[in-house]
Amino acid sequence: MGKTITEKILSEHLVEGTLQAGEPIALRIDQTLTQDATGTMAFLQFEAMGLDETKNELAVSYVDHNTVQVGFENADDHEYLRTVAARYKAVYSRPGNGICHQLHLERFGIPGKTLLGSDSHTPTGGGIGMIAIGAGGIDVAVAMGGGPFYMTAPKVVQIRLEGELRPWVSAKDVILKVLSIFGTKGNVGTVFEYGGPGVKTLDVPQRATITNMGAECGVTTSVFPSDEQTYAFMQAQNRGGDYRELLADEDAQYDQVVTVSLSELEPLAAAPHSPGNIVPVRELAGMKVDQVCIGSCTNSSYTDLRITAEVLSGRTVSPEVSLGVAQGSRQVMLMMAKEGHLASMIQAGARILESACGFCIGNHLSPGNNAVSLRTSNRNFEGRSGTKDAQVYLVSPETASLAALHGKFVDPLAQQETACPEVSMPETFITDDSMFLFPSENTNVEIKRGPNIGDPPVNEPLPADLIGEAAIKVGEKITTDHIMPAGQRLKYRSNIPAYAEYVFEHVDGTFSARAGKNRDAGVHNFIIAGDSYGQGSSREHAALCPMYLGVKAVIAQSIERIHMANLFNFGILPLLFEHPEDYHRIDQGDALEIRGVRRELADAEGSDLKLKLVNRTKGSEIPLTVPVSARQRKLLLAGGLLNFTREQQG
Ligand code: MIC
Ligand code: SF4
Repeated sequence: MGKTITEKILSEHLVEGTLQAGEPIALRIDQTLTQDATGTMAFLQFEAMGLDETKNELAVSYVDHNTVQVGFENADDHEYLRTVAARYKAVYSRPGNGICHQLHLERFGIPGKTLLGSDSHTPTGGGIGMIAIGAGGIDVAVAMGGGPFYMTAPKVVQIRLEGELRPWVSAKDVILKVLSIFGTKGNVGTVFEYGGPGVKTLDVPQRATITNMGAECGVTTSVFPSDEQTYAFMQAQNRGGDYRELLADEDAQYDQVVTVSLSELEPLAAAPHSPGNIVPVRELAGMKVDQVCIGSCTNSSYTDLRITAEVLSGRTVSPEVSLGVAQGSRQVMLMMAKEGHLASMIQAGARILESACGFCIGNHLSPGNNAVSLRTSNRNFEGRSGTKDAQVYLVSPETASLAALHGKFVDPLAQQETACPEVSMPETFITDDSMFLFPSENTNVEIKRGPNIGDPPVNEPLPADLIGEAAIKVGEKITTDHIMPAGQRLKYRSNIPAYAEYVFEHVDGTFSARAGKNRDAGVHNFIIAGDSYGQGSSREHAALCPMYLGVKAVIAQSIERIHMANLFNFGILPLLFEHPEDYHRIDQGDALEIRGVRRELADAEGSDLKLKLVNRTKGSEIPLTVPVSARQRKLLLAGGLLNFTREQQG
């Protein structure tokens, strides 16, 4: 039987298990990436595990998230990352070089390789035919040390593209269409593999926009074939020698096939406050717009920015709109500058931002109260922009730049005033790697640790019984931004006691103090949640900081993949209601118990753990379950991956 691209790459990298959907497997990881917001903790954990140097083919440490630098903390983090990379032989990408995913695609991604990144948008690499997966920092630390990555073998869904995009319709609209079909929950354990005749009409930057935002569906990753388009991109990046063709076999079997007709697509938008809330732009036409932000790892390629510059050229941004533009990398910015397109944007009144995450993570350009903000980024969760009541719409650069000129949503297809720019990928990109610091043989480097950088906290082994309270009850689709806010709190990523003060900050500002008090009194904290808990980012701080506050279990209707793995990694039991409606039988503050939990775990066999929760307040019993591998049971018993690794090292 023929193989899918996913099966080909996974089977070449399989080191444990069988490739059958739902089975636990372990993969060899060729390349890793970290970024500063998750990377400090990843490297601190790398050090705490006693690893002596990076052993995978390539480890790159990017600095792109915290570049605004209010206070000394971020600059100290950068110094730590620069010196620790030199010490352990990782490549260091200096601040100003660009956004990790854009840069990795440009300079390092290789078809057929595996990439593990401590960022949920690592699947951007699927645009160049990699199996690129987002994970928590500690999993990436293990992979940097040459260890395998443990995951569940995915099912593979083919998204069959037919036809060709019309002018004004872009790759962003393709992925927004995919989001309208699959939604943001219920896709755990799936890979989206793109195929069909429409694939060859999309270049690598367009493909990368699509695989990047597949993360919003909650899939393990997304992947495109590696074909002539891939070769053209790699050649243009002066890396043609790394090209390898990688196509699905004609008789490859998919678990499901969904067809998307590119020719029938129209400009779309994700309306507040979810990337899955898709509406056609024509239905929004006329709505007043206050802010437009173009950039982020989703849409900041040379082509995206050229289109923006062409639309803006010779005109002025509406007086009622503030337009921010962040180019994805130094390469993009340099080319835009040399070719004069940067000048067109400046002339039009765009605010030129650093090549970094900035506005996307609420670190810059927070919109005004109640403002309508159009962004080309990938997430519009409530409050993520830094303004709780801002109305953030996710759109293509085409739709965004027209709105910036007109001060309102304009349906690009319904207007004649501006012609659609004809821009294609350049045949040669300017390549200059001088902002990467490559490791040398001299690793005798002093690692610089500022006062905001602490050791990673260590958990206790799992207690015999869990006896405590429902410290918080939250609803459905709780994102990692709800659990661990970013924006102005980002500077505490290397300082867990300080960061832990902000757990659930915008959901319930009293949680952290309450949970800390329970912990100190020996009362175990439980988090109760609805469907799709832990959507969004890979930030392991959403498990690490609750762990620090004495959270022992999350009981939810469902939990998203990366967050579930992070909970295991930090020794927090991720439990599911066997009957989802039992969610309603627990209230915040109820006294809860799981007696004999340690013994149950130690004795369990097979892959489904069943536990009994007693709600003392209500006098009821609630059955819980969780799919758990033998390795995950050991992680929980040890109190997390760090303890487990240390135990193994004896
Ligand atoms: C995000 O887009 O939410 C982030 C910030 O890039 C996160 C990583 C982080 O929290 O540092 C992600 O997507 O994993
Ligand atoms: Fe950065 Fe935003 Fe991309 Fe996350 S989604 S890596 S914050 S640009």
